[in-house]
Amino acid sequence: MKFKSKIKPYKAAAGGWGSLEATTRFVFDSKQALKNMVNLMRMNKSKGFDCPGCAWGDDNKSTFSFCENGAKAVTWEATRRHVDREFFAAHRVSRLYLESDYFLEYQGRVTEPMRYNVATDHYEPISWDDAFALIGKHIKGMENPNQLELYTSGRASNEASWLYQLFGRVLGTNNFPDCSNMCHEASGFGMRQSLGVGKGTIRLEDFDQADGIFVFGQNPGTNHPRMLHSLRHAAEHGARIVTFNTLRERGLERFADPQKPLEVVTPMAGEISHRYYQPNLGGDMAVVRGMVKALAETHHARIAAGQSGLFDTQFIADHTEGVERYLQEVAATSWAFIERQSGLSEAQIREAAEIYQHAERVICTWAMGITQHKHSLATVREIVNMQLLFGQLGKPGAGLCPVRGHSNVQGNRTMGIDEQPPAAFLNSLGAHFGFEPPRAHGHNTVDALSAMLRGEVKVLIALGGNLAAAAPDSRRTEEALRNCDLTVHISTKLNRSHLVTGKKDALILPALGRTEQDVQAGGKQFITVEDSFSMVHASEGIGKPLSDSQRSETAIVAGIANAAFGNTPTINWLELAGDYNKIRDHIAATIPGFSDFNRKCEQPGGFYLGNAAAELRFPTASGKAQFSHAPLPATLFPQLATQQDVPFVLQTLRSHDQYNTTIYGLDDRYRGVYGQREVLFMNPEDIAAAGYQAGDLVDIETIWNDGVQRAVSGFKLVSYAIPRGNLAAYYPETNPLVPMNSIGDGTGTPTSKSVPVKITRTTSRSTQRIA
Ligand SMILES: Nc1nc2c(c(=O)[nH]1)N[C@H]1C(S)=C(S)[C@@H](COP(=O)(O)OP(=O)(O)OC[C@H]3O[C@@H](n4cnc5c(=O)[nH]c(N)nc54)[C@H](O)[C@@H]3O)O[C@H]1N2
Ligand SMILES: Nc1nc2c(c(=O)[nH]1)N[C@H]1C(S)=C(S)[C@@H](COP(=O)(O)OP(=O)(O)OC[C@H]3O[C@@H](n4cnc5c(=O)[nH]c(N)nc54)[C@H](O)[C@@H]3O)O[C@H]1N2
Ligand SMILES: [Mo]
Repeated sequence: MKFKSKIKPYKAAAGGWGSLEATTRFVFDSKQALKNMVNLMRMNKSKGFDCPGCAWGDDNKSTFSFCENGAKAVTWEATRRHVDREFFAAHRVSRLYLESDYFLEYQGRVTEPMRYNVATDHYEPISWDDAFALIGKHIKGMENPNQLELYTSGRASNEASWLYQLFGRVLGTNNFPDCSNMCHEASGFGMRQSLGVGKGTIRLEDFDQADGIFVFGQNPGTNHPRMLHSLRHAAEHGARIVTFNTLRERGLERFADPQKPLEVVTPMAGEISHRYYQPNLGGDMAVVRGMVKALAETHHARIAAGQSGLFDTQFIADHTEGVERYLQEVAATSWAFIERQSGLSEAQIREAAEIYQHAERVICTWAMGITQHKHSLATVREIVNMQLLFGQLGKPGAGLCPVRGHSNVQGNRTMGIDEQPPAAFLNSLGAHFGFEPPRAHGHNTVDALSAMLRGEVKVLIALGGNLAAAAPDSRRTEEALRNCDLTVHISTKLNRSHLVTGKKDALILPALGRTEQDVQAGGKQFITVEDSFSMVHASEGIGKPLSDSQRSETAIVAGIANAAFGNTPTINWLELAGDYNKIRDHIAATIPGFSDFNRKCEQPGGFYLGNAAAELRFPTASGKAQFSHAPLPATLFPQLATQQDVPFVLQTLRSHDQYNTTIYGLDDRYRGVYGQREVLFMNPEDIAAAGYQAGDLVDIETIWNDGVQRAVSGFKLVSYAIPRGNLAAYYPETNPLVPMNSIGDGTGTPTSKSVPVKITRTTSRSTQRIA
């Protein structure tokens, strides 16, 4: 694999030829072009499989409802390339460990169960029965059930994840760390505190009716490309789209719809953002605070002049509590501080506020730019506050839209993948199956890794994902994994986590992907998933599996549970895995909103779970929505001594050719980066002020309070439209820089979007020191 590296700004609109060309290149490069095209065309239809790309919803309108990155996700899974026993016999694990994440996944699908042999440093084939027996032996050898960690990545189906949580709870643990702990936790927790409901309140159709859409900290052109259609469509209908993003992101500026051929061949691409503001990293709470401050001033001035105010006082009186306290806090926040923290001027913030004021129906959307900071929960609640003041909830075209990441991450939580499960759920689970589920909260991802570091964990099982590469503080994370007796990865592709093996044993269990046929004792099966809009729908794979020895995630979970403790009086694991309808009947009996589940699965397009807050019912203690009243954080890094100088704040983010830790290619087209990933985006004035030139190589070192050195070396400076003092670089290459103990208040989420760093010129000596 040879790549030509270059930096060349992208001039065209997002979407359009660029993406069609990239999509077809991925499709036809692969050895199964025809099969791939058929796969693509069935994505997101009532028959066929749900796109594993992201959690955006389906409008069921377009004939070609796929996007470039969905196409990549599908072709990546459907490859004929594979790693088999010969591959592992030829490569030592410690040798593979030196390869890049791109190289590892590029080797293709795992086709049979493999067990690590510590003596030879090779993975060797193991039968499914022996693999299950080995897991059973380790689990039976634990002194207590909390020595087990059950990680989940958000691609697992509802059926597999429900069975997985049942397994953990029957065993007696709530240790369910998951990718969500590193992702949208602040959204769920923040909205639950404010509204009693932790999910987005809008439906996809609402985009058609919105007059104002405020997009915070999100890069849909790469990460949710189908969202661009909704934004574009809304803009065409006159909606004003206001973007807050630290970086200039192409997809939020202009977009050519690949499904409208005219736009692709002519320069008719549409504008997306009416206004584009670039706040500092972590500056959004201050932005919203400032908008509310401006709006409150207008509100009070109008009332003083005998006119009607701006706020929806009826809505506030009927449905909320705490408005006075919040508005006092707003009044007490100075413009000077708002400007300093946000990085925007008062005039800019007032301009945004005015657009908000004149929109009858407003949607606020957000993703990782909001949720991966220390004060993320407070920021989410600040956005909710603004919407509550204006009654922007419970009416068409208005509401809150956290845009989820993994395609079924929302469904996983609904199914009980939750280290802090609600009591009502445990009650119903216990009553249905006649057992007493554990009540103590379990571990989230960072808690789990910390427990591993302390030597308190014997067994890690990972239902998908790539924990070693996705988690922060790579060195410590790897040490944590190596501290377990046994690590088990249920995976589709080879990845870094497989190479960071448990002390005594490590297993790779090859799973079927969502695009593949799943045949069990009870015949051909389908699974279900839930999107960001609380739509649950069936998904049925169509591709023929690459190997007979790959198993469905559900079957693997059942096999593990069966080996760990066999059937209970009310649960026959293997029978459940033989017919997913039986699992769905249990889901119907234990999870609210799923009654009659199997029948509802027949509805084309799926069914809506409903959302109490969208109907203005707020399941909080008082039954009313709660205004929060947190002050703006005095500093983004209270952990650091005040005199400590933080020259730059770094965010870690995704390139265009990647899916989390899966690297499809080395280009980031919309940002003009080709053939490389070790780059650091920096403001040109900062580059000059520090005496560098674009293209120079630098080391990046974290400034933290625990005496641990965290650094990466040899990153190429790229001059980019980003406010001074802010930097950006790709994840997972920069995960070694994110301190494990730097987490969000009340969320436990690693602060991947605000890492205090300094940079120095790379010398050959520093490369050696760090490598
Ligand atoms: N193709 C593809 N699709 C994906 C994924 C993928 O890796 N590849 N990952 C999936 C997953 S799990 C998730 S969670 C989502 C992630 O979707 P995003 O949240 O869009 O992902 P990031 O790349 O982390 O981008 C963060 C964006 O927020 C901006 N930003 C960062 N910090 C701040 C801030 O403090 N304030 C503001 N206003 N802006 C900020 C960054 O400049 C960037 O544009 O995408 C999902 N979809
Ligand atoms: N520094 C930094 N760190 C971050 C982030 C960041 O922005 N910055 N983002 C965080 C976020 S938002 C998230 S969601 C996490 C993601 O964390 P994870 O979900 O753990 O990571 P992924 O890279 O999505 O996992 C990819 C692996 O999943 C396996 N896989 C793929 N499809 C399937 C399937 O259908 N079944 C099974 N069983 N396995 C499958 C493949 O083997 C593949 O190697 O990373 C987090 N880490
Ligand atoms: Mo995510």
